[in-house]
Amino acid sequence: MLNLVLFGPPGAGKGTQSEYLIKKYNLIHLSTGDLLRSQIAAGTELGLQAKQLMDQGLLVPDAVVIGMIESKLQENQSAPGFIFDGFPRTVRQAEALDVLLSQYNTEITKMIALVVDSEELTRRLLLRGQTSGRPDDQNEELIRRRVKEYNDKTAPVADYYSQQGKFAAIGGIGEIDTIFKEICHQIDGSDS
Ligand code: B4P
Repeated sequence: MLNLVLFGPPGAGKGTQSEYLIKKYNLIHLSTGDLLRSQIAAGTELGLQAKQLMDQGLLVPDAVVIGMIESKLQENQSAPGFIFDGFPRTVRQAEALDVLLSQYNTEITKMIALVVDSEELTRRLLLRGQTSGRPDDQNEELIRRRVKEYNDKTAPVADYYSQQGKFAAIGGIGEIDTIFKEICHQIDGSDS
């Protein structure tokens, strides 16, 4: 079973690369950002609470996202593997994910980190904000807050996987196809 964590700051290309990876490796895509946005669109209580935090560029509570992932794993027990996109975002989430996966006798295979500088992140997110309608992509101040949340709370997750020998970093600037090939190479040694 192949279980990947796609890691990186907001705008690093996690969602973009996930779309390619799920097709090539036949994985189930679990994006906590997408799951939260569907709760918001459905107008659930969870969505309303998450929206207040997301619109400020802040992380939603660990228990909320861990609960969402737990249900998705339960729903997809016969899946050939998963790509976790935007999760885990804290060490507590990473620890919880290990426990959840062990219940299905599996574990994270590899964590791929996309490395992109903050100037490029800001450029990409502001560009996406022109068409995405995402409130968190609308202004530079909010994007700075998201990057700060990442540096404070999410960056330590890299050490967590590094200690397990599962960490690989890849440059996230350049052609999307080229970056995809490098990720595949890290996963299985292939070049396409
Ligand atoms: P996410 O939905 O995960 O948002 P994101 O970090 O911006 O990543 P995304 O995948 O959308 O962007 P991508 O890098 O692909 O999270 C949103 C919010 O939800 C968080 O701020 C938080 O509040 C909450 N949340 C989510 N998960 C949580 C968790 N686990 N715990 C707590 N809170 C959580 O792409 C960005 C742009 O770059 C795109 O427009 C793309 O076209 C472009 N791009 C990609 N690759 C490129 C390349 N190589 N060159 C040029 N442009 C590129």
